[in-house]
Amino acid sequence: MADDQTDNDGDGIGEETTKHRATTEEGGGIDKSEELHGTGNDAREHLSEDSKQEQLHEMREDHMGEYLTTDQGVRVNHTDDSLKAGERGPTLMEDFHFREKMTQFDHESIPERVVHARGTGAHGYYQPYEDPDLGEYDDISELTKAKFLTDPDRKTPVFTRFSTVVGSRGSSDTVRDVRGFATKFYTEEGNYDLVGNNMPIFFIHDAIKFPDLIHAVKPEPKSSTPQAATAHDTFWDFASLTPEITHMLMWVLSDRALPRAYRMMQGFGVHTFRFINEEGDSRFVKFHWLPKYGTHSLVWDETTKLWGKASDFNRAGLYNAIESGNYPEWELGIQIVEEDDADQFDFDLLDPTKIIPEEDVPVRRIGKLVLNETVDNFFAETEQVAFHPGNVVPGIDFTNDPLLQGRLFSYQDTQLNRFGSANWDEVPINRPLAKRHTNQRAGFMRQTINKGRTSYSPNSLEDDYPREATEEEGGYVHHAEKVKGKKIRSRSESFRNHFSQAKLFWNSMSDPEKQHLVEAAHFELGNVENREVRERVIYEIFNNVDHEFAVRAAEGIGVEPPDEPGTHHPDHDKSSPALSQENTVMDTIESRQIAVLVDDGFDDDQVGELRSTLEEQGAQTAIISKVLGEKTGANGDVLMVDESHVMATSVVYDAVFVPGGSNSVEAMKEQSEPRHFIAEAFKHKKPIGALGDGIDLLETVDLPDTAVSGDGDDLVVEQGVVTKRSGDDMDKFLDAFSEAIAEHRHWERSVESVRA
Ligand code: HDE
Repeated sequence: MADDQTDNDGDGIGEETTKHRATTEEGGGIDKSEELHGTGNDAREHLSEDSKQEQLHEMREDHMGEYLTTDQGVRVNHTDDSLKAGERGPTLMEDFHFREKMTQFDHESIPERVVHARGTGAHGYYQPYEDPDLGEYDDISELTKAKFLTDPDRKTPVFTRFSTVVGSRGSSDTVRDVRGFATKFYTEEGNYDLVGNNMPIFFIHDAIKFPDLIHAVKPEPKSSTPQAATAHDTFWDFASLTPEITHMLMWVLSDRALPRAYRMMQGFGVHTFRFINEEGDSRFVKFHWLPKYGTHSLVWDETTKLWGKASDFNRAGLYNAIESGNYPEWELGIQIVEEDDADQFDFDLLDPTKIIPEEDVPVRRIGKLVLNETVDNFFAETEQVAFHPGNVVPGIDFTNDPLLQGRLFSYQDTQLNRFGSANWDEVPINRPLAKRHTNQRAGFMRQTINKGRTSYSPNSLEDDYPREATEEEGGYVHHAEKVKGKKIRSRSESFRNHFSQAKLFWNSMSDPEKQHLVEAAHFELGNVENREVRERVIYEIFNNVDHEFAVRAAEGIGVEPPDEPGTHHPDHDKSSPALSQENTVMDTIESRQIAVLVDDGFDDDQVGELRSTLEEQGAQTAIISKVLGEKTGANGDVLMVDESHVMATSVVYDAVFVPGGSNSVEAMKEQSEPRHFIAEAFKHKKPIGALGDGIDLLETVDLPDTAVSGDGDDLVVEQGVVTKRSGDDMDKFLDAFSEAIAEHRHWERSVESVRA
């Protein structure tokens, strides 16, 4: 037996099989019947889209119609006063209800995640496409044996959590930051976690630098400021001394760091992973999530206003979209690289600061993720969900990316801090749907009651159950990659190119996107007090990306612009159109929020038709007026106001519409809020629509460079402002307005002089 357990060649594979066989044959009295132990996937239960909900259902509790009880189930008859010795006397020790209630309360917070503390999540499913566009592969099972990725008849239940990285649990949603995009697939073969971000690369090469990075970006240790922000000395000090960060800085300064909604953002697995097929062939794979609503961002001025006016903007947005039936959806994309082709790139596939440009290796869409169910209890589900990139199933394996390798340790470890127990995997949201039989059966808060006498392997007393599974039986076997090398603390030369892809990113941006990067640099570095740090960022980092960028950034922060490009400046003009958000617009207005500004006397027909048409296309409209209550149209239609002026703010809407109706428009001209609303929406480059007299309200707002049709009945569409004086042919107006909304922002607008 001892011999059987020795790992002779270091790969840990053959010996395990030998041990299993030896135990089986020599253990005596072993039952080999297939009823007792699964013989592979065929024997596994077939799970459905609803399986996770069914499992969770057993743990759900509904208090409707029930009595209040203690934790022990004793009915409580009075919960508003503690038990006292006399009405004005001291509270008694024997008040078990008080003690229990207070103890629960005292212990109801758990440590927040050290990063990604602020987030929100939802349930849904993943389903592979019937006929994925796989190029040279007809069938995805040629690439991976992971069943949940290959069988189009399977809908695998998932739970996805989105997050910001830096801020604490109560911080604002719309800060400049990377967003987490973590999905737990409850597959028949065990849980698979794809723990990604909304940017395809990372700040550092090696996990050992993660504590340094996070210490630099978190609030400074002496002042504990600023919260949820990179705009301070320690982050930029670290950045200026860490050139590998450069490419990621470009992403973080770009609009990608300000997503309009979680449902409108891409996701990426970041690292290069492996796909393993039935034959054991390995290929490299990068994962992408592609949102069906397009990839859209907020503008900086909006984000800062949202911090105060709607700090739960992204959290509420996900919740509302699902509750209103606009189920967020993403396609799963993969980029495949054959092992033999790994050297064809001018960067190392193991380097997590690099993308594989989509123009070089196309993204193939292999299935879709749909989020269609909000949680019942935020703490039990969203707060307690625990992801781990090391949760893989057969068909998916790791590479030696040093960032990924370190993560494989950190996530398991951090859950011990959050849960105070290794049994966090028993919490309902973390439980796999696949059957689970381990020999670990104790620890704080153990829930499962394991039967039997043995909890070790090998054993002969219980026929060696739970038994190891061979590869054919679905046992996970690590890819037997040949590894050779000296023990060394060092960085591979192939990781040294820090600037080339940062330049690719800059080159790929449209003019407005470039301008946003420059303005972001002005804000970020403007908040850095230390002049040397600011200079180092300009000279050592930005000037080695692009000279023009460095000069424009320097001009806004009181740093002498560099005369010529930096010595490491990459001299190429390559670009990747897929990186620009100008190219991520989708032709849909589904789930967009449209504000309708009215007062008594509004044009009922226009409002009615606009609402029904846009809502049919999946958008949502809200009636905004001076005060809450009812508003009556010119023809007597009565509408309930959704938001009054003190509640409403343009920054939570995607577009604004002003209907005709002279009384309504005249009343709004007297109020400052509607005009501010329009000016602000204009400044944020949002579509604006007006019909008939509604145009007069637009004309009282100083909208530069914009043709607001004063005369004539024709439809005028100018820089996303859609107007039509005459009320006939509404369809024409609605088509144009809808198109302008799908566009999301109208970057061609000049807004320098707009005050809002
Ligand atoms: Fe994480 N990360 N991370 N990270 N990460 C955590 O795990 C860590 C990295 C990501 O919604 C922590 O459970 C290290 C890259 C997401 O619950 C922790 C390194 C990517 C989430 C941790 C990284 C991510 C986390 C904190 C460098 C994108 C939120 C709480 C080697 C591919 C998951 C927790 C959720 C959370 C460690 C870098 C994504 C401490 C050491 C790269 C989406 O374990």
